[in-house]
Amino acid sequence: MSTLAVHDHGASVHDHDHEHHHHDTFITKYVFSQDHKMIAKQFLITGITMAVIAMLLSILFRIQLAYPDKTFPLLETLLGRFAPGGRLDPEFYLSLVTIHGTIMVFFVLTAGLSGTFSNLLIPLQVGSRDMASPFVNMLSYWFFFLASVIMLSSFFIQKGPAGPGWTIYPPLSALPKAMKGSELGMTLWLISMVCFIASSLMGGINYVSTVLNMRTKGMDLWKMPLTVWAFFLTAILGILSFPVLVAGVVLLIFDRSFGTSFYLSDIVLNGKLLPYSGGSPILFQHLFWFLGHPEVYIVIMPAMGISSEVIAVNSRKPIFGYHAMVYSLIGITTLSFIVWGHHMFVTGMNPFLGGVFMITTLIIAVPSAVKTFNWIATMWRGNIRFTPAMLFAIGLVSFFISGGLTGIFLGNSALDINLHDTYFVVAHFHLVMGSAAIFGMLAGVYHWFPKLFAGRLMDEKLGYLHFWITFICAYLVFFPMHFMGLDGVPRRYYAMTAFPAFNHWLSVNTFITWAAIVAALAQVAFLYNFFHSIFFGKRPTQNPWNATTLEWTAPIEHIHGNWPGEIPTVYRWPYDYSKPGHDADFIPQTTPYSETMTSNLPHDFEDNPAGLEQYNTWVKANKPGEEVK
Ligand code: HEM
Ligand SMILES: [Cu+2]
Repeated sequence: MSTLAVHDHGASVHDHDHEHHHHDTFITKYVFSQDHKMIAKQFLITGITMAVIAMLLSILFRIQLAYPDKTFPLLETLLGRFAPGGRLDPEFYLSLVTIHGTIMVFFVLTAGLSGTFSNLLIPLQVGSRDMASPFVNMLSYWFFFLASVIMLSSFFIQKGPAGPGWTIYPPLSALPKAMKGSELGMTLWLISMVCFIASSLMGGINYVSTVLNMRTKGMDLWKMPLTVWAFFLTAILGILSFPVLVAGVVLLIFDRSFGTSFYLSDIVLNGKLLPYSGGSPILFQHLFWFLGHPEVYIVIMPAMGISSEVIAVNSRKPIFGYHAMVYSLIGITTLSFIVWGHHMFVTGMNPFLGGVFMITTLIIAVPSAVKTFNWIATMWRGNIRFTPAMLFAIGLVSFFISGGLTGIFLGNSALDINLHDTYFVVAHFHLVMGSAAIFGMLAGVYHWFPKLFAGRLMDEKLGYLHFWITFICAYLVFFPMHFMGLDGVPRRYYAMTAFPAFNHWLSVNTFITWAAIVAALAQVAFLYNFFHSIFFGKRPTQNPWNATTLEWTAPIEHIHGNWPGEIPTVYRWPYDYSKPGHDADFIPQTTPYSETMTSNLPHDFEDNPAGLEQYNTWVKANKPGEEVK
């Protein structure tokens, strides 16, 4: 049998004879692997590598903001023509900001997060042997890898990488002559993103079809963990919005290379009128933000799913408002598509239209608040275990609250006219998206490390060190930026010293830079812990956190097909923690109700009349008078 075949599992016993025909070479096992668990690791390690690179880039531009008048000969040694005389070249500064944002948003928080956890957890938590198409899953990783290589390669070309910002607005992105970062680097950015989007779509289609078609017996939609719900809805969001960016990007390639004017009109360069007419840069903004806004939820929703799971497990309590959590995710998914205009309040849109976008934007605060409330209610009076994963999950809740509140300011079109393109926006999205999503991802890494790396645990003490320094520094870095923004300090400026009005922010900028450097150093503790634990971590039991979900029923050592013999059957929802009347404080999803008679409740059998009858018979015999009709 070919390793490319999609195995037919059904409910029957998996045929294991064929395993003897697999000849796993190094290449098929570690490089071109089609096993979802290995692909998850590939996404994670590539994602971590990209995160380290993007973090180093940010340290470089923060040094510029902290010491705009100083020169550092070391910079010239390291960066050559990008830092002549030991000072960053101003156009290179813009490239740094652009590539930092692009890598963080797309390569780390989209591919690194969904690619890792959707791949690892969807098959293991819904009970399937692999993704619907393991081959397409493999392609998804390799397109992501290719996109990463192309994006990074732009540092090694003459003019350097793209510079118009992660949102690549025209005309800077459309007019190769506009600046250094508009030339070949910009073209590479566009090609890289086309590969990236191909990768996302292949991943997303697999996640959706696996969730819809390959759940094990008993795993109906309302028995799925919130992680799977979040990954599923995220994939739908991506499938419906990324193609719009492809359209936008392809038109941009036409404008750049084939003389069309989709986005350009009346451009004067060096006193000469260029022959573009009829296009509009605003069209690009519409196409970009039709993806761009859903994108911010593509980034945060998987992190939310991870946190819901980690918070329930470590509070030893059922998740509060499971259905409300799912409906909030569905609400966010739907609303995401009708709010993109809030990024464009200052493009001269009709104030009435601005009002429409304002209302839909503010409505998103409702499902967001429901989720926040439910996390807190889940922890309330819980028997909380403060594992590193739990701390990072609580960190997500904290950042989501403090960053989400400023969204309500920005959502008001009248206020946004003042705040747009200032550091207030930078503060908003780094808290609510940057910090929150990274913390969700880290929570996932600490929690599921034993599932990723066959039964190893990460070190807790280093985990605490990592958490506290990162958590405190994130606030030290991003909180002051609100005040700078309120004072009108613009984003993406190379040296505020050109504006005497902003001189008094220099010391704050220096402070922020040092906080960012300390935060970066704390990641060394994480990296050491991560790679050291892969080989030397403690060996836990099969279900180290006493969790209820299916992934912990799979054997510690990874096997192809996840479970030897039959896939477990599911009987109950994933949050039976601390159920009154039961001796252990958790009941796995695989435990039938017939084995937990003393703790069953009437509502356990809502859609199950046969079960209810059994329950009543038991109650009649053991607790007469308490039957439920
Ligand atoms: C209560 C919910 C939220 C509201 C009302 C809101 C509102 C806004 C508004 C109006 C802007 C545009 C500001 C401007 O550019 O002038 C904005 C920017 C942004 N928001 Fe939010 N937001 C909310 C939650 C979120 C969440 C949950 C995320 C991410 C997970 C997020 C990520 C971003 C990003 C990345 C930008 C800036 C993009 C850029 O210009 O580079 N927001 N938000
Ligand atoms: Cu938005």
